[in-house]
Amino acid sequence: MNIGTTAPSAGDLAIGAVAAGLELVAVNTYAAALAAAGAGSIGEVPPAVAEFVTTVQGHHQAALDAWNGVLTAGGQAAVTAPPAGLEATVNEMFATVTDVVGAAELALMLEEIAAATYLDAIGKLESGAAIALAGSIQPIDRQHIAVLLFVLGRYPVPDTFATADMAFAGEGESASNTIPAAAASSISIVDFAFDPDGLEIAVGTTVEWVNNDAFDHSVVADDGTFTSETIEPGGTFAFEFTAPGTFPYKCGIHPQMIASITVTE
Ligand SMILES: [Cu+2]
Repeated sequence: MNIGTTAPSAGDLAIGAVAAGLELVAVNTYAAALAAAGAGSIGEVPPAVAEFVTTVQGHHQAALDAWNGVLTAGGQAAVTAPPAGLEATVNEMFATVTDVVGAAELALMLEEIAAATYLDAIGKLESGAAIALAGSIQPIDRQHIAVLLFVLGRYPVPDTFATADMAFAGEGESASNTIPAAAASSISIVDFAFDPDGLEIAVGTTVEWVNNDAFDHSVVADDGTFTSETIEPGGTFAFEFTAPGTFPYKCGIHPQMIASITVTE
């Protein structure tokens, strides 16, 4: 890292484009939450929560504008379209949100990804201005996280050191991407989602869920066929499917996390 550099490097511009895309997803999601609140489709929204969403959307818009400023000053086009994969995943999750708690869970996931991405970026950026920008946005996102944890009734006390585990590396960089590629009869629980969220297997297959997230989750079949205990980060749960059928399931802690297993003869 060369902190003395003033002009953003090519790597800085690439990171800036990823950051701008992430900010655009956040801006759009908070806008969708405000629209849903206005339409009454997520139930009663306390005024303080609506105010929080409006303010936070403004923070993400400011971050988006700042990164786009870095990009255009560096001779690149501003980011005006969100990364398609992340946007699709978030929209899919948003479609299942029915109340403020669900919306707050989704916002928490986005804020965790953003804070992790900036923490990761600080160590990779080269220009002082870009480092300062990432370093000024990251604690704002941690503040959003603290408020969201409070809204969700969890203790909003941070760990001693934040991690970059949920950092977003941009589309098509699956190795360190926050939304990894699908695996066979193993299902990863990551970023408040089951990956893959649809899996077709043969009778007799054992499916293993691995919690690769930084949060507790569980696996609960809608029809009660299988129910895990709480799966802590790094923990697993396995179940052997001995009969054909379609088994929708969800996380018992975060019911907006839904997925399905199809078992064929
Ligand atoms: Cu969960």
